[in-house]
Amino acid sequence: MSESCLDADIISGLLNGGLGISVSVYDCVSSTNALGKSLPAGVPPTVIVAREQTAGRGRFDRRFDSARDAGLYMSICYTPKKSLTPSEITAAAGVAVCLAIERQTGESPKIKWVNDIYFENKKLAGILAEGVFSEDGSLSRAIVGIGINVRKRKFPREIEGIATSLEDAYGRAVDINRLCADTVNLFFSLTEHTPRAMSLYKSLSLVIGRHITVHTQNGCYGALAQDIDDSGSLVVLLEDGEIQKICSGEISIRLA
Ligand code: BT5
Repeated sequence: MSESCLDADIISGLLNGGLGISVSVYDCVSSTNALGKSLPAGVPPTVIVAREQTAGRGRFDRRFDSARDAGLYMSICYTPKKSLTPSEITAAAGVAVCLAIERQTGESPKIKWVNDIYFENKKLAGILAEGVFSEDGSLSRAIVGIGINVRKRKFPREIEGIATSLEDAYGRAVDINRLCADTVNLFFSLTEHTPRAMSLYKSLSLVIGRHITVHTQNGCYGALAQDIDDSGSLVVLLEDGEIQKICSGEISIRLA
């Protein structure tokens, strides 16, 4: 398969009819999520894609390396019709990314709770779901940022030991426009069927049954990840036998 370049018309043509989504492909932006947040109120659902980000971000304001033409950097910006929690949105996006990858490689990666997509022990992709809120506190727009390493490349030293790309992991070329459209189509379909999304999120988990280190602002502790409940919380067994539920957003974890 020859290498595909990002193309808004090709992506639009592959989106499910009826979604009414506009697609914009940029050459270089600071961050597609930042751009999504600055869209005026009332714009139709929009997918913002960039060939490069100069200030791609992850959770807790960490940097997401977004080298030119090396990955799919996109934000799905829309107003949810039904009320969804941040965990449900992140779960639907994670599952959508995994299934879109599986369509091209024949094999699904795994989800490291809460928002990272892994092939074996290396990170392929990350998700950063954010919200724009109205004055009354209601969610006026969800910004679902997705970054997937696609092409073979040399990663910066800080992440070379922990990052991988689809081409490195699966040893085959990937159609980036199809990857983008499949992810968007799957995301919207999964947000309509939250119980299915949550059950797939659990079945694709890399952490259930594994020993993990839970990092909080007050320090870290070891635990056994036992389950992910219907709301997306991670259920862990502590060394003293206590069962704890960890909500997404509070902590980060490391596989032991
Ligand atoms: C994430 O955060 O992984 C969420 C990344 C979301 C990126 C997308 S790209 C489009 C949209 N626009 C944005 O500005 N963001 C979104 P987190 O779980 O906090 O992981 C961040 C950590 O992943 C960093 O501290 C590094 O250790 C590692 N990392 C950075 N760049 C990476 C890369 N390209 N591949 C793999 N790991 C990376």
